[in-house]
Amino acid sequence: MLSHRVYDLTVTTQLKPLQEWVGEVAELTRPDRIHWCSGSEQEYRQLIDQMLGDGTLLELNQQHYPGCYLHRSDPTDVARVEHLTFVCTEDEEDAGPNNNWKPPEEAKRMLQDCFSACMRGRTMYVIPYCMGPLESPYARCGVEITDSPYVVANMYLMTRMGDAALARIERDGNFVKGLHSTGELDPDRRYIVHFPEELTIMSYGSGYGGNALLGKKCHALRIASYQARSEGWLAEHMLIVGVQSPGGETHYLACAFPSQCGKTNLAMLIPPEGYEDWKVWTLGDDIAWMHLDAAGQLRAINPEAGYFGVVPGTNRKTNPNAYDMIEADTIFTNVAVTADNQPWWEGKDTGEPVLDWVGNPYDGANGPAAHPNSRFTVSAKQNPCYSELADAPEGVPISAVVFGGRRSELAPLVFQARDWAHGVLVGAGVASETTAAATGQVGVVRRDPMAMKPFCGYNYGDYWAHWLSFANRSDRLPKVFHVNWFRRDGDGRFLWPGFGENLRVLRWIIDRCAGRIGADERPIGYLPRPGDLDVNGIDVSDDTLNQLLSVDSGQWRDEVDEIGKYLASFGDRLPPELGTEHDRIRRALEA
Ligand code: GTP
Ligand code: SPV
Ligand code: MN
Repeated sequence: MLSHRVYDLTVTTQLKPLQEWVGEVAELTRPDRIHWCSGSEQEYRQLIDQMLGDGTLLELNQQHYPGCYLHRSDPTDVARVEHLTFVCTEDEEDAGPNNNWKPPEEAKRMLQDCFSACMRGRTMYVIPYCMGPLESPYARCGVEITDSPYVVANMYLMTRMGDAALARIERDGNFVKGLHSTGELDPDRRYIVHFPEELTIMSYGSGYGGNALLGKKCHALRIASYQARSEGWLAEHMLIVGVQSPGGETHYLACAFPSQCGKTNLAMLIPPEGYEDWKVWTLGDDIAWMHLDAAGQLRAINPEAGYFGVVPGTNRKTNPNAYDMIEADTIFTNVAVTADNQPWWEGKDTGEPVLDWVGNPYDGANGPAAHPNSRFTVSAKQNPCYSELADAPEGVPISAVVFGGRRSELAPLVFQARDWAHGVLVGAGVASETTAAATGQVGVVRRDPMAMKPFCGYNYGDYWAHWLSFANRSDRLPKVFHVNWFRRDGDGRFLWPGFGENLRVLRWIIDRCAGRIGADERPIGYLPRPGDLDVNGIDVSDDTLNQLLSVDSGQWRDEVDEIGKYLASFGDRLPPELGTEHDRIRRALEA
């Protein structure tokens, strides 16, 4: 028999619905203790010490990496699990063919069973958090209940959490409920479940990233996209970056690329040689919430306050900002270590690994030393290019929306959509090679509309209709573009140098937004004319540039047919306007 523990919650919050929910969860999960997170630095320190004590964290070389720790996750728990992620609406059609679905009651019964007494012997942490600047009308709050101190530490670095968030929740009177337990870490008892109609998330059996840090993908994308549709805004898998040209004018871009396709790198870009008088400011690296203001200008806030970034590939050449940023006060997950206990990963150009990400001696024979989805967690305050406007309650005005994917063939370096409706089709047509950010096969091209395939909390058909509807509400919407940094030559080498040099493409985008430069009008959209893209000083020949900007009509006809079939799979939920737009492009390609 369970001894009956009485949890006193009255001292913690005056907000009845929160008190009651925490009480219910405690009754269900039976923790030994309940800890309400204050969000203080002292609390963070205590958690770190506790995790160092029980081996959840390992101290890294404190001389070179002060305040840095390594977490080795369970080897079966290293990425998001899309096949175990569910959106449970009353009507299956509302979740759409883009989501896994279960009847809400059935999902709850299953989860009740998982969560029953699962926190016995453990501490239950209550994390009030605010997604977005605390004073922003666009910010939304949530409360995550978890039994993982690693989750608390990550939420501390990545969100505005603790007392200040609780004060806002008490003011607002509402919050998204997120219940999380690492459970037994059994891959067969792992479920990431969303009930958008109840603003509730239940996540069991994983301690990793987007599965467990519920403010991020679960709340700020799946639940928020659902709310955004009924409230008239957008919650997107987008970085937000400010590009300041030598004249001093700054344009803000919101860019949607699938997981591990370059958002953090573009958001933190360092201007290359020849662009010393340009400045790039980071607003966000993963998620954007965008609203139309009274004048019809689309404005974006970043709901997050820190980064959960891909480690491999980060070095002084590719991303010096990130490289320096993660030399202090950073939690590393699943990287390798050197003999003197410094973190090591593929693409790091100094040191060599002696232990792999699991902690085994590294001999180079069994795959990479760092896990391909190893991550750093760090506060955005450590980014030297963090924009002063990141805390602005009203957000920043967006000049351009940019879609992109990882395509070794087909998609040119950059093109512009003709108008908003065409832009929505371009977004809906995004496809990309899969990466290690989710479990499953890597390198397979799949459709990933607006980079939201794993994150759209409702039927994609309704989502595209929602996107299209913005044209009825504003005549000054951002221009829409598509980029591809990942096109390869016959030997598999990238044709475009990427990283800092991507600024050259952003420059063209900004010139198009400002109406300063012409373009070549093609069936798929507007492309730079020869000479429009600045390739001075980089090793990109005329021939390579031609390849990068080439559009193969035959291949594109096939692609457009594929997109047509994909869109048709949404049946009568597909907005007719998107079908019309699609027909127009197909006819233009045939002409
Ligand atoms: P998530 O956090 O999973 O959403 O990823 P992300 O979109 O922020 O991707 P990130 O910037 O972390 O980049 C993923 C990988 O792509 C890293 O290994 C980068 O080094 C690499 N990468 C980023 N930008 C470029 C580029 O312009 N060219 C090439 N070739 N690789 C790039
Ligand atoms: C992604 O997969 O897009 C990420 C990492 O940004 S996670 O937080 O795991 O979703
Ligand atoms: Mn992401």
